[in-house]
Amino acid sequence: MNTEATESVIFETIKLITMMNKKVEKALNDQIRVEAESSQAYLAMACWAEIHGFSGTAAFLYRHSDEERLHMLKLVHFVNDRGGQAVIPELKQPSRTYKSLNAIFQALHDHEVRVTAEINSVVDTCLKEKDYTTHNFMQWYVSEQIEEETLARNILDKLKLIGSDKGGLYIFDRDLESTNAALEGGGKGA
Ligand code: OFO
Repeated sequence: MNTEATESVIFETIKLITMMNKKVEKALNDQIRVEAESSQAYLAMACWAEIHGFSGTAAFLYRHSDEERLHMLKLVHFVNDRGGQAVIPELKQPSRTYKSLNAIFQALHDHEVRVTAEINSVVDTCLKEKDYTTHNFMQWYVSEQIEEETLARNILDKLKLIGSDKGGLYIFDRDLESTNAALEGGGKGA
């Protein structure tokens, strides 16, 4: 065997050894879709808030949408670096209309609860497939979801207290602007 052929055999062997488990790869690609859907959904919510005069809420949601895209990219790089192939999904158009701020944050909260269930299912696949490296990588998402669900629940609680009081909603929107600036400053996701 010449040097070139030997190198190619070594390369193929290394590739085979480092190849990602197919079930784990599928679970991660499914999660890439979920993160992309989150980013799109929050972007659509941000647009609604912006055109309805809730600039603080819009800023919060635009930032949240960007965060979700970063969550997606983190998975994309992980899959590609670990010998798999990230699949960039086609997405459905998210809703354009919402009844109120309350409806937006209820939808956001429910969405995050669903995302947590999806993440738990990826973690479950990692354990079943004994892929402890990916299991370890996924712990970042597990912690992130705890924070995101808590934040969404706190915001919803405030909105429930405010009800349809216009002055209350104005202050809520202004407060969310400050929350957003603090999150941006701390580099932390919503
Ligand atoms: Fe990706 O953190 Fe929420 O969905």
